Amino acid sequence: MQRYNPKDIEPKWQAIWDETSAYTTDFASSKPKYMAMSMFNYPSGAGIHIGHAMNYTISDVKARFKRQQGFESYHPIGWDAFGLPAENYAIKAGVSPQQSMAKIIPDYHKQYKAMGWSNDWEKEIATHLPEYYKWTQWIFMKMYEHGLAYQDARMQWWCEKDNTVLANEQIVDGKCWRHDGPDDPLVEKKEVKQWFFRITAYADEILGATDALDWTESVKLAQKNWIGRSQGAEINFTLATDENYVLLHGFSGSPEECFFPWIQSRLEATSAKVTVPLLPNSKSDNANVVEQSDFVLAHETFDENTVLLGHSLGSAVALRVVENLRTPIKKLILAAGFAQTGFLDHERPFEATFDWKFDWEKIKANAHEIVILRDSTDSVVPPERADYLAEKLGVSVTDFAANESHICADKEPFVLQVIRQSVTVFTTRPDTLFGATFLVVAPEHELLASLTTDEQRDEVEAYVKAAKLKTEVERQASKDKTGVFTGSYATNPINGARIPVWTADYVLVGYGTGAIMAVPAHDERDEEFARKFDLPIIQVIDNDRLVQSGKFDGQTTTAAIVAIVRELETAGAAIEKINYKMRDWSVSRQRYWGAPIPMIDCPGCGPVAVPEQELPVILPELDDFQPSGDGRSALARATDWLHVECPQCGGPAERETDTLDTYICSSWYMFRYLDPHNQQVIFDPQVINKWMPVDFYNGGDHATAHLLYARFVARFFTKLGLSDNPEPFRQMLFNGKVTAADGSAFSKSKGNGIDPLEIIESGYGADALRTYLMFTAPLEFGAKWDAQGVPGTHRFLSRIWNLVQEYHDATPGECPEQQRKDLLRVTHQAIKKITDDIESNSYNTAIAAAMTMVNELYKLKVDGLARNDVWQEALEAIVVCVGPFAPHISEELWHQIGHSSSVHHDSWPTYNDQYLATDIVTIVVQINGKLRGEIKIASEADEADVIQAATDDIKIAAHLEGQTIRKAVYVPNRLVNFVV
Ligand code: ANZ
Ligand code: ZN
Repeated sequence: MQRYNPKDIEPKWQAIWDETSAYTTDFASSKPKYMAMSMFNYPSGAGIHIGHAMNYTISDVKARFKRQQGFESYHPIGWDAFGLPAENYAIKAGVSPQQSMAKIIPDYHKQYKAMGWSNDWEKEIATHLPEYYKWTQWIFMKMYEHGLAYQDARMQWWCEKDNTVLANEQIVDGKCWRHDGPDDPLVEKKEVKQWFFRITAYADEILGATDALDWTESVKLAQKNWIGRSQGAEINFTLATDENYVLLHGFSGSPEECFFPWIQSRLEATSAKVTVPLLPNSKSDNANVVEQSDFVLAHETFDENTVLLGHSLGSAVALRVVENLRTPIKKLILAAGFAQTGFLDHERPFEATFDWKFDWEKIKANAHEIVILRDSTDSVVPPERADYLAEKLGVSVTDFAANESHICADKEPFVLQVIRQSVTVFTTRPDTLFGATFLVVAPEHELLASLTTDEQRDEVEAYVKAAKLKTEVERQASKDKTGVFTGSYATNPINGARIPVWTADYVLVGYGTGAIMAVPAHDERDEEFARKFDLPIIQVIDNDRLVQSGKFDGQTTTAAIVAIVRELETAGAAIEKINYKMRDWSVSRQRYWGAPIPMIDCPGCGPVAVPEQELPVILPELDDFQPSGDGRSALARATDWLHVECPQCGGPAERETDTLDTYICSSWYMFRYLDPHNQQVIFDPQVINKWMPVDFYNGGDHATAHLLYARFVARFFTKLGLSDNPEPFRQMLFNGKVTAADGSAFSKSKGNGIDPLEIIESGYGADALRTYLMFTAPLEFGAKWDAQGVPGTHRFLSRIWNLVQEYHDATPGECPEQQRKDLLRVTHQAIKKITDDIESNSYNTAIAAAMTMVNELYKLKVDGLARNDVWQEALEAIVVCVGPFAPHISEELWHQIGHSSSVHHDSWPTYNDQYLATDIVTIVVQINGKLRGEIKIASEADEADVIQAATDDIKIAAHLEGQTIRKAVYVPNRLVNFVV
């Protein structure tokens, strides 16, 4: 008898599969489609390890199973070749990443084939090849065209010595990891320009579609948490000051026509002193300006606490008033231009419209702060007016319509904020407003400097400096709260309470408004802070209802959230707001090994996209691909490549030297898998609409960001009309990892790594390894490596092998009736269980069912093994059913038992219900020893099932009616007696 020797059969079938293109998918096939894949492989030079073996076998089993079931099954293959690990490996190996990839990838081919994975090699892709990254760049270009890619300066850790940006983990004790000597500088944050994808624009859509996905629950939850939608409100707390306000309206109409009445009433509501001293006068000439300003100077007192607002022509009056003051005022605000007047002569310079020239220096000296507001939605006033004023007064223009958050329903709340400084907080709990006993602004908050009083300035500044050195995680995690009082107070808009404003680093600048109202009675972090700094704690919620909250007392929290926001909204002090934790996706990297961002920076035109017909922007091969040291990638040194003509103006310009984050490469690869060699377009929408979404996807790493990015890009494709389906992955399984026997991670440095190839070559073979990996634990759980595992599955496969050999050598003969019945039952039960279990990703129980079947076959063999149709059916079934796990032995035995076509196509058996039923027994049912009836039930039914069936029986139930069963005695397969 031939022995099972994987070393013979595995390479043999791998070669045959290659020659016959056994796993080449025909996208045009009329069979139903199935696409199963695992997360992208990052070729690093180290080759596959046991973790890869686990991951890739999971999707291979699914792909094989479906192929055997008659699907046109596609198991794609490709390489996520760009990125830091590959770059670092190349640096270490002393070759360019291009050269190292050319060597690494073919090595991987050998390993993949040795594992017996059924990849379609004709459709292989690699992200670092221009034919692929051309389309990665194309996606960037399309995002840019659609306003979904933008450049922004963000704070990044910066090392002064190396002139380079640092990641959080590259900072050790506040210093760059490369030099941590006593004289080395502390790292600082520096503004670095980066490219972003506006993924937040799709946040709500992606979130809304998450629940319906057939994905591992924990992965769905992680998606939701990452998006982090919070519904709440922004609430304005005005600063408590002794300001008095003088408002000068325009002349073209009455004061009622501008925003003054609204502002006036809001200011007065905070019991501030407000005057609107101008006389109605519709003349808008120079004489009138003089007359009005003289009137104001005569009737008003101006001092350190005065805030003077001029609107429209009132701005001209305000300028002349300030010019003529003897002592400076606190603030001068010039709102809007000089509209609807004789000054509206756009051709003439501003000052020519007046008979005199302003003394700008005097005006500057007479106002501690000057604000120029421009309403860019105003079509009447030329925007240059504001620019002119700004230049003369040495300030910049505050554009309130250019900033999205200021257009809102109306601009009045914003103007109010400028007039009367206020701090806006984001809260999800407006119902706790009466319990807000202090405000906290982030140390980076833009208002902090102006909020800080002179007495507190040193302390605040020192605190801000220290906060800069902590990471966000450290700031949030610390139980020991730190902070400093700013010296300012704010007014709680709901009850007028005067509360202190603090700065503390547990409030982050990047979330909400960077400021919070602290409610120590109901928020843990605020409570820790209040206890430490001895700030008041007022309970305002009891049993989900409001207390100590004025007229809102007794309302439920849900009702109060609505009621309080509504009340504040009419006063312009609040607005409903939804915030997302998710930030826009930073897509640029200051590294060499990535797809160049297809942008050109022109000194005249600003950023200009590379024209589509010039894609791809080829990544030039460089000798030295280390970062350039000025914060830019090595590409900054590739001067021939760098200098280009601006596509817009033809002038000299430079290419963008940032490359694209590899997460972009992997956000769309599943689409390219379906049209891998298309030179004309990114992919053919027809193929996509037939084949997407991916039916099965699995992985055990970085699932959250990658899956969100993939869902974002897939949605974007639907907006471009390239695809119908916004969700790229129909089913996603987050599988556990293989760890060492003691539960620790396998690692090279510890030397405890397991090389799958070594196991295969040691004689156990890929089939035994694959079967072991799929058998050792449920896929969702991690598996601990067991040295006895692979020998165990090898023995199991040998038993199948030997049985088939015996069968082969047996002589033809009849099958006795009982053996026939038993064989059919065992076979069909196994087919049913294995089919259902693979379908529902319960691979380990599928393999257990195959093992049970083999044991049963060995038992039945004791009564004789002859060549006949029943044994043939049983052996074919086991050979086919282990095919997804152990494809080589399956193929070999399939041929041995008489087939000439591959087991891996269209071979899966269906089960027949009629064979599933087992023997039925009749059980006598007694009540208190008296025969009352009988039931029929399967012989393997357990006691609980039998008793249930007996009590459910109509006749018995009638006898039991109104009685309490005190005891049930069961004699297996014969009788039940109820004692009542
Ligand atoms: C008052 C309050 C009372 C709050 C209460 C919570 C509980 P999520 O759900 O995560 O969005 N917050 C707002 N901006 C913050 C920032 N930049 N840094 C740190 N914390 C910030 O959390 C929203 C809540 O987190 C907000 O609601 C705010 O505290 C705080 F009983 O306001 B809350
Ligand atoms: Zn240009």
